[in-house]
Amino acid sequence: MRIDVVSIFPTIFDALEVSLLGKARQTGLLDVRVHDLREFTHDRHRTVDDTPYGGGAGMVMKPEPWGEALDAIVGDADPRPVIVFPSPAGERFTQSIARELSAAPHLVFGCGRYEGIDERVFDYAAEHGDVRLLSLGDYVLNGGEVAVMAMVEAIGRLVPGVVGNPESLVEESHEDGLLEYPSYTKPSVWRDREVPPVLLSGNHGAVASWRREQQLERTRARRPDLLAD
Ligand code: 6GU
Repeated sequence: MRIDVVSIFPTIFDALEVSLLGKARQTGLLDVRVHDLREFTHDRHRTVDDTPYGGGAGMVMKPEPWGEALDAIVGDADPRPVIVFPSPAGERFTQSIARELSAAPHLVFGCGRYEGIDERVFDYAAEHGDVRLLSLGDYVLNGGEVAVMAMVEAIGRLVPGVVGNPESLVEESHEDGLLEYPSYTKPSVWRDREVPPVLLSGNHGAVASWRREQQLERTRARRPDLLAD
């Protein structure tokens, strides 16, 4: 899978060089390319923002550097990439969207800062790819970078081969719409706290039904919204 990221803080994405995703880049499973939006400016100050038409607080990212970045990265690429703009005003990014995007051969992430990107950039991008505005949740970050880090990790680990043992992807929170069951390892007693005896019983059926109950109980307590769906 090819992933392009455009940002005015490209070094934030240095963290993608470590751990499982770093290994996947080394082995060629993931081809991640990070681009500095300022490389697509031409003035001495490498300006990427300006004041909003109509007034109001903050600055808006200018369309021209974004247009040049999209031309250079996407062009008339075939197949058309999915172009993601992280935004608190976007559709909610979920495990099912992560799974859908993990099947795309080419993803482009455009990280906005300030009060956002000139709206015409989204229209232009839609002529060259399938545009998605995605939000991590109902809170506001200063820019899209941290959100894109989260999305790239959630998507990248679903690309076949990135996670060594594919079974570890199956029994996870959100894969079946429920939260994950609790896990324990040795020792069986630690600081007077025992591991639930059923897990030591060797009875696989009893273990499976206990885990299911725990998933339901936790989901009811912590995320009743998931059960309503
Ligand atoms: Cl995707 N971007 C920003 N700036 N803030 C967010 C977000 C994204 N998701 C939640 N808050």
